[in-house]
Amino acid sequence: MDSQGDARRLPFFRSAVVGVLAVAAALAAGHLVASVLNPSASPFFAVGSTAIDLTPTDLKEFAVRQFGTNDKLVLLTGMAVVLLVFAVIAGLLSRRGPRPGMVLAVMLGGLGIAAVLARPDTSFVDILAPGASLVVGAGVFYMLHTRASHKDTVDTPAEGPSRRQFLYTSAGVAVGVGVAGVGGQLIADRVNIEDSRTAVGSLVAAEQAPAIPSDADFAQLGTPRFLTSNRDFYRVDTLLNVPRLRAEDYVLRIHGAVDKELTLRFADIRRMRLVERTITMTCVSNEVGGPYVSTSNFIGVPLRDILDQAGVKPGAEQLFSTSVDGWTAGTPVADVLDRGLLAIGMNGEPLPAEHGFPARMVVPGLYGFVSATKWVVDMEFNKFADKQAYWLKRGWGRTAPIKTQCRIDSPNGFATVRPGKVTVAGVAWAQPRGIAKVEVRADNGPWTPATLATDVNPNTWRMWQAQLDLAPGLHTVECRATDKSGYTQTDQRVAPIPDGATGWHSTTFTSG
Ligand SMILES: Nc1nc2c(c(=O)[nH]1)N[C@H]1C(S)=C(S)[C@@H](COP(=O)(O)O)O[C@H]1N2
Ligand SMILES: [Mo]
Repeated sequence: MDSQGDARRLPFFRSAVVGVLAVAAALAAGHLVASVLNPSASPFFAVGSTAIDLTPTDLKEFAVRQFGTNDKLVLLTGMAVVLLVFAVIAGLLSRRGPRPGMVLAVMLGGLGIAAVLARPDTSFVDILAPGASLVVGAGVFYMLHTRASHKDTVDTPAEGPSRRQFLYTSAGVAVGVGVAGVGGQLIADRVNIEDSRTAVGSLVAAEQAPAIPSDADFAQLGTPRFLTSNRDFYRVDTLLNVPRLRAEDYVLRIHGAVDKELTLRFADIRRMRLVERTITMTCVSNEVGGPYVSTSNFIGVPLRDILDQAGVKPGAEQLFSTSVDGWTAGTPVADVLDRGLLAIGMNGEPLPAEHGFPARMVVPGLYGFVSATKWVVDMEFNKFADKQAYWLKRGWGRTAPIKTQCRIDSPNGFATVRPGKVTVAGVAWAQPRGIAKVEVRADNGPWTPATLATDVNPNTWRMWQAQLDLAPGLHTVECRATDKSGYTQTDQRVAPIPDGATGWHSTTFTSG
């Protein structure tokens, strides 16, 4: 039945297994070597991180909108699927001989090396990790291919020794992949951030924030609680794996247009006079009505206290800050000196790893992308023309003060509520101006002022609620906020890019 040519070809399934196991071995080897050198050099993550940096801004926006905080999981899963398909294709292309698969394995290894070299938080020796991937990937491919190619003849039928040998070798490779992968993870975890956080212990500021009044939110009516728990605080960053930066290894360098360069270790910062400030942070990517806004009691040192020691020169316009992973932000010096905080804690605890442990910047009143550098290790003072920050290079704004906004949290869109008096509740923010008024209206009717919750401070959000008398049927309710400068938010809808969305939030629901 088989022609001569087919007889020399590897069976379909076997060739696919060869490809998949070789790629798995390559990834595991790279992961293991990276775990010793630098976890960021793990080829899978390096390729993913580089992909994020190279992704067009529109697509990134789309991903954040569609998948929210799951955007990273979606990317990694997508990459895994692409790799799997790639591995199967490499195997199938190599049914007549190992060369096509070897070429593809080397190309994949080359991609890993390029990605690791492109990372800002890797050094040259780190290419040993993707290098190991390349060698192991090509080597395993060749070995398995050779094993798989031992022909089953009439003397050695399909269930015969050659098939068994291939099975054993494949199983051996699979076990090796598991051991290297898990081992690599264990080694990488030796740099344990939770231990470091525990060692820092709970943080009590010399100057504590005033207690939050119990009537500062309308949580019973559906608004968020005034203080967001550390676990629920929104998270936005470009990272796949959170940096493993321990407090004991932390160094912050302050330089550029200053009279005196400073180098601060975590212990130096902790010894300074700590203050606690209740601040609402907002992400520029937040759509009208979106979830990327949260409030915390941040603990840290006013940046002014630190910068007075360095002496910022009068010509400095921009604080250009860099995180340990190479992400950058450019913040106007005036805002930094006025209200900037070098934060080390949230709600009494050290910063959670994903929110910037050991130290980050927080400047109330500015969107996070121009002010809130997490894992900040470098602060350079210069002019805006000198250096462009990460998102500025990708089409977002240079200055990004937070826009006056409000959001309806209850009723939920498409909910059904009891007719008659309907309670509408939500949150408004306009840091650092503060909220003076929120109004709501149903079905383009007259605006009704909402009842505002107790004001905490102008750098935080403010909850509101209102009662509307609604006949049975479908209703659309809108809200608009007025800040303490007297500005009422525009109904003009604009997209988040380049410097924040505008427009009134609305929600449609049924009463009856
Ligand atoms: N190192 C680093 N810091 C960063 C970012 C980032 O991608 N990398 N994202 C910024 C953005 S866009 C926002 S909105 C805030 C979010 O901070 P959070 O994740 O603690 O809420 O962090 C800022 N700091
Ligand atoms: Mo953001």
